[in-house]
Amino acid sequence: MNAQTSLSRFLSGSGIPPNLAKVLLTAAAGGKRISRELRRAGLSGETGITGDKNVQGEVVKKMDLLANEILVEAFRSAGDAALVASEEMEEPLVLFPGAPYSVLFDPLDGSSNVDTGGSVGTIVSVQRVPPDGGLGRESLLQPGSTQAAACYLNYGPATTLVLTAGSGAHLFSLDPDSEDFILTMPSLQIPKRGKVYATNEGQRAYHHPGTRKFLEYLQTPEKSDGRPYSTRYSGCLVTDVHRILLEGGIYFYPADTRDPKKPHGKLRLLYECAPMGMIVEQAGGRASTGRGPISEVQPTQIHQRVPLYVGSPHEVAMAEEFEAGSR
Ligand code: AFP
Repeated sequence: MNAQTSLSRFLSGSGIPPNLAKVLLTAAAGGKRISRELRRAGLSGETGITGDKNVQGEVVKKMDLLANEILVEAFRSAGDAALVASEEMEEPLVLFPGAPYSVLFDPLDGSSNVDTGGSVGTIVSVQRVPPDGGLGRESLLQPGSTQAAACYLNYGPATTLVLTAGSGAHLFSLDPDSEDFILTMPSLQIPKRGKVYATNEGQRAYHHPGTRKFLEYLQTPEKSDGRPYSTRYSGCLVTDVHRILLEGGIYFYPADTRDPKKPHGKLRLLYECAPMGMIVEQAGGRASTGRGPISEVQPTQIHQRVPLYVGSPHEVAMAEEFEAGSR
């Protein structure tokens, strides 16, 4: 593949089933529209909050809703998804019964960055419709290991798409002139270890002892193994994991004691952790709850939260040891 391989050309020559390729193209097209809307959000009045809270009690930004509408409409007009579910919708929406795939997404990850010019993202998980064809919410309660594909878009200085359909993770850059996604980094390989960690250290007082010890370890100077690590945290999972995918290190959002209603941290399993985990694993990295692979967690609810440790194999293994209390 050369630098001018477009997303559609890549997908048609990749051996990915055509229906699955179509779902990924629809997600990419939706992402392109979101990227356009983000560039003009300050002008079009799409900044700020709606005044509502979402199903999880979080403040909803105008761009959260717009991004959600864009993706739902993209899948509605493409006709290639049986069911869609999202962070912004309490219940999944049946679109095309009979289509082989369902799609779950976080339409605008890190949306609190929009009003201040920071990067944001979109995360998409593609699941196979179970063989019985059932389209209830239970049909979406599938472990990450069975995802058909996953992708994310990072809306930063450039718009970037990273996708996997189970044979490697590939990075595409949006060409602002042609409006095509162009393959710029095929078969990504995350460094085996890195020098950076991303976490919200302001929450340290609420961390469990293992998490605190892990953080202290990362911050303790030790020349022989490259410590202390540096902190890079943007408040957008996509942007932070994107850096770590390219440069190595670890992103973590642990379980904590802050909110007794959220003993498992903040991030959602089905449309944040599972797809980001699949992409990083396909690039040779790891994604863990701190106790075991994210991909093996059997979901019990659509909006379920889990702790997440994702990144280079070295740092994720280390985090698991600290969380287990063996270090
Ligand atoms: P929002 O989409 O509500 O801004 O949340 C973003 C996010 O889910 C994830 O992208 C960040 O890594 C994480 O939350 C940031 O949460 P904290 O503000 O608690 O650090």
